[in-house]
Amino acid sequence: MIIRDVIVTPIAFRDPPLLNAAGLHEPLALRSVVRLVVDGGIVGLGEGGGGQQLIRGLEAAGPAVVGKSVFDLNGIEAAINAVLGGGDDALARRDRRAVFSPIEVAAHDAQGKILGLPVSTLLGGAVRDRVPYSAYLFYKWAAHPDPVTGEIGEPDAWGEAVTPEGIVRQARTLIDRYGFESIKLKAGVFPPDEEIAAIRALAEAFPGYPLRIDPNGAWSIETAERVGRELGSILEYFEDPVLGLDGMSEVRARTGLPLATNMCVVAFEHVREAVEKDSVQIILGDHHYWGGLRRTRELGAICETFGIGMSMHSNSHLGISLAAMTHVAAATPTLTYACDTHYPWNREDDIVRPGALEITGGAIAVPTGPGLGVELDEDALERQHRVYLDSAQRDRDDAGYIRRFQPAFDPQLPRF
Ligand code: GKR
Ligand code: MG
Repeated sequence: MIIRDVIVTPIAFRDPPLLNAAGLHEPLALRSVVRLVVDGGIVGLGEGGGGQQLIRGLEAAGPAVVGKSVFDLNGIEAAINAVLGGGDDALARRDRRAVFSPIEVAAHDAQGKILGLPVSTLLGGAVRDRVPYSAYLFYKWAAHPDPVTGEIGEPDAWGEAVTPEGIVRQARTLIDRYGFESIKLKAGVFPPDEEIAAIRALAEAFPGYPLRIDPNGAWSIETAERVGRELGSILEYFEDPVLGLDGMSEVRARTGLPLATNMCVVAFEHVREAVEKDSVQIILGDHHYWGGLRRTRELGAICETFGIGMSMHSNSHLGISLAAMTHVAAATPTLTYACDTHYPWNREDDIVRPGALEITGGAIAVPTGPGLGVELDEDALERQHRVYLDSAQRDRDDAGYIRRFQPAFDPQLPRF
């Protein structure tokens, strides 16, 4: 079963004005779709990040894997690494793994289609038939500002969320719609006391719900210590309160809270130091940069070895990624926390046919059909590719976007 062609399609899709420590989400989010065309007309699907570096990497990787067996994942990875070259440090390796990932996912999808087996079975078998996700809350402007005047007009369907009341309202919408049973707040946007008040308001409105707060390293150690002490036992875990393994280790020592990260442990090469320094108690895996589904499963085994918990990171994404996340989460016993997903924010522009991945009761039933269990909507893919081509956007720039409306915005962290 030989790979005969690799088709890389950059896409763009609508994204609401979500705030984070880096700035503001632009009106379009970028991703890439990979199609591996294998003997017998089988097409495997993969989804990766957007951005020019990744697209260039995927385009370079494609010809290197043509002619390989779709079952030879090690050979495919070696061929990609050889063609990409680059350094040997953790971040260079992470960048190569980000190129390998959507191809590896597409290879798994093709393998599953050939064998008539779901991807979770190829990964060792689903240990859960439903994968829980968390309600991922964002501070949010009412709508994207007019690009010329900067005026914010009529609110979009989500409305504004810049106060504790607005955040509770947003949580209510997401929970009513999807039945989520745990909540994450993207923080690092407003002064910490306002964000503490938002978490308290959520705790009151949704008693017993596990709550997480993630300021993406926007706080100093002192601020993180104070927030940690004030919120303490309300939190399920405290995600990236500060930057770096040393800072995280200090916050852990001062607060005793379980710290989670998708920022300071983003490659296997970081795990050893994190363990030695007791910097993190939960790693948010993400197959998009840990090197695909098998590597994420391997990360689960490493976490188990060191008694580290595992959750899952998300970025703006569509349904191929959601399917891949669901299969790997189902097949990773250590991944016991509800996964993050941005999907509710972006699903209207999905490029897979509806129906296969519904979030109900806060969870997604693991698809049982062959491969990832999702079907590409070719027209939708073409539509979102056209959106990409027609836009000038080629890389994500949250800071540049917010500066158009708030010229004094300084992305330097820590901010508070
Ligand atoms: O989409 O604004 C966002 C998030 O802040 C994202 O970029 C982060 O990578 O969700 C992520 C996180 O958990 O840090
Ligand atoms: Mg995070």
